[in-house]
Amino acid sequence: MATRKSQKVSNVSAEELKGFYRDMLLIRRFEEKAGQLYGMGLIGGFCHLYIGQEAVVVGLEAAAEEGDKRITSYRDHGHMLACGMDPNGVMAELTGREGGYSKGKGGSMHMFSKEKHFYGGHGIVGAQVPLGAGLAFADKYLDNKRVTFAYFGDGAANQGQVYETFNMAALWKLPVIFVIENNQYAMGTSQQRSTSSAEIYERGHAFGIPGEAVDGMDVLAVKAAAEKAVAHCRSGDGPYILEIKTYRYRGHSMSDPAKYRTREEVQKMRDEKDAIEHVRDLLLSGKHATEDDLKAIDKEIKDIVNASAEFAKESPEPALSELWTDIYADEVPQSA
Ligand SMILES: Cc1ncc(C[n+]2csc(CCOP(=O)(O)OP(=O)(O)O)c2C)c(N)n1
Ligand SMILES: [Mg+2]
Repeated sequence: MATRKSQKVSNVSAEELKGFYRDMLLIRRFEEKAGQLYGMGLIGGFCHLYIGQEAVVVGLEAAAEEGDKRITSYRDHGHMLACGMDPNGVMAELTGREGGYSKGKGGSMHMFSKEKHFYGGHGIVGAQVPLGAGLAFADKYLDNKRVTFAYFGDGAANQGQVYETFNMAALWKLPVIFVIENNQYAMGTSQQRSTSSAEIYERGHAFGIPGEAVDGMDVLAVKAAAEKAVAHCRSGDGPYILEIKTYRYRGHSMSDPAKYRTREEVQKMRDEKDAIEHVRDLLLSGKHATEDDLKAIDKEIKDIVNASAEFAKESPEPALSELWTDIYADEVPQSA
């Protein structure tokens, strides 16, 4: 990229860098495909795309170990793919089909994977923050040295429940990383219009929680900050705040007319800061990969994403009897 100087890549191997490229590209192409399927009427309800923010979750996941947990908001497809959930199952849930992670009954905002320790997908802004502290409480209780990543947005950071959670997490030294994905907007409201201080990461100071701001368009910077935060939490020192400064390229959801910002603003971020282009540049300029290597990765990702869309179209609609499964009641009488 012309406008950003290449950084040294000494803290990652060429293979790891290629892995970041691959993982970020998977999220981007998957989200583009989800956008297309939505446009074709194959995805109903809400659909919040993660395009632009890929380096956040890929950088964080690079510091995670088996058994660590993650929980996030409705903008959740990237988190699922980054922790290793199956693209077929995610896409089929988006189209409301039987092969989806919630058997087609949850949709975009309501998917979970016990196997990958992914706890959703939450449509109520900020709700995942206390839930994330609860997950960390369980790990602390079990003394299993696991860490929870609780992701939330700049808008959610203005909610009262976040600060109640900060208080408890600090008091009980819970192993939770509060990852604030500051993409500068909460629906159509910019951070400047809604948030008293530009530095959200400083808000843990009142509770004695360390925090730092991170360039979220640089996956290496995210990984380095994540490693520090994870080491802090795993060693029993309590919670940590990472405010990751990022940007979403698409609207808040598929139905956003995007009148609150200019096309030029978005284009400038794409041209000057794109996280995938940055890694591509590092790989090529550092001679860690050739154009052909990258083309092969592009092809591999395209195939995976196309296959997930096919799977999501071909998987059947859930049977009517599914209405009576996965609900709180043990058994529902036939006459109900
Ligand atoms: C408690 C609650 N209030 C309001 C909403 C409506 N709402 C949905 S998303 C959103 C904005 C949240 O912005 P942010 O936390 O920055 O996350 P982003 O969408 O940028 O990822 C709002 C107000 C909601 N879902 N829940
Ligand atoms: Mg936001």
